[in-house]
Amino acid sequence: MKADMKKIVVMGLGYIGLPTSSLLATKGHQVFGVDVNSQVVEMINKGEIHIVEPGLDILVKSAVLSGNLRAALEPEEADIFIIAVPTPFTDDHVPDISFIESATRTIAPFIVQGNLVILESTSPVGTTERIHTILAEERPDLFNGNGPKNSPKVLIAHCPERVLPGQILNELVTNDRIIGGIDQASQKKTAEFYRSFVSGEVLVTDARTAEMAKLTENSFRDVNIAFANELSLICDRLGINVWELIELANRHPRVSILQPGPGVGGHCIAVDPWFIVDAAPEEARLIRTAREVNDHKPHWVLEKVRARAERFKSPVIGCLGLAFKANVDDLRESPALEITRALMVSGIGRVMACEPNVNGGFEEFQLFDLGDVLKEADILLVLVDHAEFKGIDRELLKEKVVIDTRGIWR
Ligand code: SAJ
Repeated sequence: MKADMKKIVVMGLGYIGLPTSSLLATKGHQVFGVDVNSQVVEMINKGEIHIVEPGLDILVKSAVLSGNLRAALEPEEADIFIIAVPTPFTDDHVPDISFIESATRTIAPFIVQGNLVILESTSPVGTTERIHTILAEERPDLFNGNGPKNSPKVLIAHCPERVLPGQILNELVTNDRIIGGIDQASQKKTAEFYRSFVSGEVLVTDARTAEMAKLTENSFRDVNIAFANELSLICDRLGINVWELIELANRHPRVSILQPGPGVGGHCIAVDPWFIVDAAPEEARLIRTAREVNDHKPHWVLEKVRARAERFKSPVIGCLGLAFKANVDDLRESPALEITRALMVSGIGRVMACEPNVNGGFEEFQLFDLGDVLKEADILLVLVDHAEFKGIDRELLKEKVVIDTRGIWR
């Protein structure tokens, strides 16, 4: 290992941890990836991957072959510890940081003086301070004086991940990064580390501002998608084509409306705004309403199908797409999947689901080829704007009732 190369432990080998680990390993760092799932650990050590992301298979394979990436169930001593575990929420939309707390406790025995602990997981405001407190409890020897705020001998910072699924490998390098240190020394050392492999700008602030910046970015998008979704409901009532409307309104130099859809999915935008609502429930009125507007859209789509199906005795409904967005296999928080499942039990008709990026695996239904769906369906419900659907010959749609929630055939 060259002198400026580090030993890095990455806690969590999912959509963020795995690409980050393999990127760092191919840069020459010695990376030790840790995951609680033994199957994931086994696969990665064989150079295989458990998630779909363009280019990731090749990167992981070369990282493992180089000997610089190893996976295991338990951490080891290292120079840098990166935490990239999930931050879900409970049924009441309260953030659950237990995976972060547990990862912190797991690495605590392996930390030595001068180590850097970086939180990459999207986190509610105050989580980096919580890591600080846990480490002070578990390892008082790493902290001078009595209180956890007293000049720690370990460096702690938040550097929120900002990559877009589907473009992770590119954005890991090119995106600007925000570093929120618990003190100046943590800020400086973390910024130096990211500058060594990021081509975007590295901007420093305090930990709470960095946490809030990440939540703000995703809430901004959620609010703007909610605006588009609300417009789609209004336009439907008024008999206006919302896609044409948005295209025209966006010709104004200061207007840039996003696209309506069947709702907002994924593990980020449909989740993170709730962390702000939880922290400031009285103030976060617009952010909460946007979440509600977006969460309501799948119900509206279901009712639309019900209304359009009335003229059929026993209609066949073709659901095109189950993923949370175009050209990915990710089904987390997917409104398309929610709508399809609701249709299956609605009694409206027979449902044929088609998802070209997934090979079955659903207990309650089977997947159909696009050709069969196009042949048999009376109603075609577009839920995801996958490339496969965009290219469909319009002649095949002529006799069908089409409900296009993504506007691909407008
Ligand atoms: N969507 C619409 N209309 C649009 C844009 C998106 O309905 O105009 C829907 C999508 O179909 C999807 C959902 O919103 O269901 C979210 O998709 P997305 O592509 O907007 O975002 P994600 O969840 O894949 O990734 C986001 C990104 N955040 C921002 O763009 C501000 C990414 O940069 C973050 O790193 C990621 O969340 C994260 O991990 O937090």
